[in-house]
Amino acid sequence: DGDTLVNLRAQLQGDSLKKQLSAVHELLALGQEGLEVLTAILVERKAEPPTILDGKIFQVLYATEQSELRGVLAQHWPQGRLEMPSAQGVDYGPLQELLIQQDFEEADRLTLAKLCELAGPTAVKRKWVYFTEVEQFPVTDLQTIDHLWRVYSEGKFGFSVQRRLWLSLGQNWDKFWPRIAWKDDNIWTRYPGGFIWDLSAPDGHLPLSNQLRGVRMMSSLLTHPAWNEGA
Ligand code: UYC
Repeated sequence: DGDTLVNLRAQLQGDSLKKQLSAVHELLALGQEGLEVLTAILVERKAEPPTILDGKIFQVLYATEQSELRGVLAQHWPQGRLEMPSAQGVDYGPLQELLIQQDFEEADRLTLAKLCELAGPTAVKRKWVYFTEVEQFPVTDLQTIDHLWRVYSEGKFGFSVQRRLWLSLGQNWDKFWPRIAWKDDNIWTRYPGGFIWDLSAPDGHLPLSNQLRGVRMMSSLLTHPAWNEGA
């Protein structure tokens, strides 16, 4: 009834992310009335910097496949809820699109491709990046990629999430791999079938960095100035 809608609306505007996300799901379950509240909130928040809540609402409205809702989204945000600044003219639009669709497997592949694009034509041809190239990545671009992953994964995925975990484990790779489910019982998780391509994965599970050539690339990624305080 009306009370429920008012309460859920209030819950969306509260401080707890967990409660915000559960309100989104409850509103979704209420059908058309709930969708209207979600749309109104998203539009109301348009001038604010996008948060995980905005990403979630955008995803659930998009997922309804209702043309009217898709129309509202496209009209306000033709490229998705997040801006995607790049210091190198790299287009992250297709990445945002895959993340909105929660196609985390394709988004992961595209992320690796975008890192190659960022490193230049030699890396695009090679199909992987050297750690020395990662060191030269612009702060802006890594922050854009990370922001896209975090906002569209309930804060679960992204390089900065991996960095936080890795630091909390004293930068110990042996402790880090099983924590993000890249290793189990000392056996590497097999690409792609062994990985978990949805939000049931542990924090930091995605994006992937192939360890075939050692940890230096990932180490450069996790120690990049992009993650420094105030960067
Ligand atoms: N793969 O095992 N991986 C590939 C991961 C390793 C291997 C791609 C991640 C261990 C081979 C991605 C893990 C290993 C290829 C990842 C993992 C190994 C390949 C596609 C857990 C053997 C074929 C992008 C750490 C023991 C490609 C890419 C090639 C591909 C990711 C083997 C994203 C996170 C040490 C043979 N693996 N990879 O980079 O280059 O090709 O031959 O990490």
